Amino acid sequence: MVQATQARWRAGWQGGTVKLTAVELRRVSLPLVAPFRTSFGTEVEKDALLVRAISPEAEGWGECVAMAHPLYSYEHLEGARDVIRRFLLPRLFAAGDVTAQGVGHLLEPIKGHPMAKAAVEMAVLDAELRQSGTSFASFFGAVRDRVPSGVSVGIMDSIPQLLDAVGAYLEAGYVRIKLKIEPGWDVDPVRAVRERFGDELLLQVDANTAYTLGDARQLARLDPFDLLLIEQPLAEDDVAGHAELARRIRTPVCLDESITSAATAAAAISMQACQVINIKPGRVGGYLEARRIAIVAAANGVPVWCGGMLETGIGRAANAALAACLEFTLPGDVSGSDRFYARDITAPQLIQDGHLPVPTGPGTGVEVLDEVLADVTTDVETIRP
Ligand code: OSB
Ligand code: MG
Repeated sequence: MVQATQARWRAGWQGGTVKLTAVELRRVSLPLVAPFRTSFGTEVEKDALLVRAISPEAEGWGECVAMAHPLYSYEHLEGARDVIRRFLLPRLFAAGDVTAQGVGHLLEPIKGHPMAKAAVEMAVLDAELRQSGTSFASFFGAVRDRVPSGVSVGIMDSIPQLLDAVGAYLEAGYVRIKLKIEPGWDVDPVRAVRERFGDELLLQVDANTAYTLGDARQLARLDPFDLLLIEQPLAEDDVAGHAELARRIRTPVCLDESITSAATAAAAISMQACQVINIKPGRVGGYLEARRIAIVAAANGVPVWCGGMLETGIGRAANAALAACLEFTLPGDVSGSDRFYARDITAPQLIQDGHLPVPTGPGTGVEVLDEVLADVTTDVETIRP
């Protein structure tokens, strides 16, 4: 069964074509249960762009993970919407019938903008799979029906506050803790969490590019704490710097921001710039490219895990399916809906025994709740050929 689905992935999927009659671009804004602080800023609400692919046979949903401000990467929501509206959709409409596998090729002439492209491809993939009654998990060749759930814990005002937050997540069942770090909030919080929760805790850190190679000695002070990995300590374009840093510290280096495609993943691996890769479908241009990165990494013995961008229930469901693939050997940032949202736009997806169930229904396997959607929508436009 596993081998059969993986063979199907390799052979190429024949799920039928999607006749796009219209695409809806919808901006939504959801309040977060608590502010989420990283080295690049503090979020108090999640702004997302939803892409709804409409065809006579089925509707599909995509979620754009670009943030309102270009602080994580250069993309931002309004820019993504503009790119989708003016440059991406005209190419899909001009092609007539489309398939998810074909979207990447149709959009390739447009440089960059992977988050915009990913959202469009995801909407088409969801429509295509719903039309043929296939789940994301089955399409990906997933091998698990639930995935271990890790949680990303923001920078706090004090260490006691951090210990309370981590304690509550462990109480809720999360199997792995990731601490956001920045200069001035690194060794002390890591030590405090280790001392309080013990050596068995799966613990890792994420710097979101907040350091330079000049900080190598400070980062080496994390060595004694047996972290699973340190995520993206240096700038996005500093792959060579990560290779050098990896020689100077014991904690395995994991790249997030730097990995934007299977090609950049292969290059980073060959430069020994990363011992682990965080795969975010949105950042790399979509779930199909994410799948290819996992295969490239596995072929090179590099473990991968599925990252998150505070997705709503739409992206969360699809991420769970991706994380259920064989190559994803480390717990991902696939937390329950209630980690970020009191009210999600789909039925809540909650962790049970530290794991998130992988949806089995067609497409993402989750349905958007119309009433919630109406409440959180700030803008909607429909684009036709
Ligand atoms: O670097 O992984 C990151 C959130 C927004 C932008 C970047 C990152 C994150 C997270 C949260 O760490 C991951 C999640 O649980 O969705
Ligand atoms: Mg990260």
